[in-house]
Amino acid sequence: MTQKISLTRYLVEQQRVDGRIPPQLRLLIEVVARACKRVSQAVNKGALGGVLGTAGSENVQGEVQKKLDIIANEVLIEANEWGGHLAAMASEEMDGIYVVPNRYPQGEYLLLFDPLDGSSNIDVNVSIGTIFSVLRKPAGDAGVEEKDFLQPGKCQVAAGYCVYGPQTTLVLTVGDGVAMFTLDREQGSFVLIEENVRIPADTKEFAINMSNMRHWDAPVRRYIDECLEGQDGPRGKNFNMRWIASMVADVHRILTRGGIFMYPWDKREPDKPGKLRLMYEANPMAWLVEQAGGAATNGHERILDIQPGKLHERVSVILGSKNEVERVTAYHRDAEARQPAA
Ligand code: P6P
Repeated sequence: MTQKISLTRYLVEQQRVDGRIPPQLRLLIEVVARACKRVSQAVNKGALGGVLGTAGSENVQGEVQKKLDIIANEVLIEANEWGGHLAAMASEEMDGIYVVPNRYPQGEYLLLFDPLDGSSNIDVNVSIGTIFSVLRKPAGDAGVEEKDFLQPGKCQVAAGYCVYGPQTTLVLTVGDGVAMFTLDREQGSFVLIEENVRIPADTKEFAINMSNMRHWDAPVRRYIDECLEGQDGPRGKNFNMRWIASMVADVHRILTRGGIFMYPWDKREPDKPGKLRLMYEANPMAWLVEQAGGAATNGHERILDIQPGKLHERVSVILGSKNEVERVTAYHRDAEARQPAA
């Protein structure tokens, strides 16, 4: 029987190989994984745990908060604040940063998370997940402020998500490829199932919310129209479509079998670059996808190169199979080149 490799053993052995996972970062990842186990248990209870439905409040995004959004946020805060590995945390569900209280030791890492992504799917029993991103606190003994979080995605030292679906699976990168771990509920530990995830460069499957088609910019419209023309059109092949409306689930499918995911800018709110948040949705997912051989842009530049201006800023997201992302990005460049000089 093949030996089961736990998350802890994987992290310890990775540290021996190239020192990418110093003890404090290993502790951080294990604490986040334990918190995700607790969130998974709460999600799995559903109505039996009295955790469905809305909390009667809105988050900083102006979105109605689900009870589980708040529960997941509290679980992650409580699990991480005392360990001494963090200086502060930031969450989709909190307006400002959460500085580790003085009664606990301060660490060198900053943790950002979307505690429960896709929460509109909670009440209808569709996969949801937790997304997390880890940065280093800038050097210096001064305290920690929001501006310390405003680092481009290429500065991440760890990133991942936990998808709460038919399996509870943790997906992680520390910059040396992507590994997947499924929760063995009998043992209560995450077990390695794949340690070299690769996204095929080509695909026949796109993920986008088609109901927004009339609002898209020309390059996105051109790309999807060509996919819909199928084998008789310029692509010479038929495409399939998936849209789970849970980024974690859509990205997990792409990491597992390829595909392209798009939540582009659209003209409904022209001043908003996109719907998804840069710091704790797009950046961690972009790094995972790139580490698995895929690509991630906002239509114009690599997502990981974007210099954040605000903690909760949004971004247009095009990610997945490298050749498809490059095609959509090239269509944006073609459109820009045709624009009359300003
Ligand atoms: P729409 C979930 O609310 C989310 O932030 C992502 O997980 C998901 O990809 C997207 O929004 C779905 O948006 O407009 O299709 O409901």
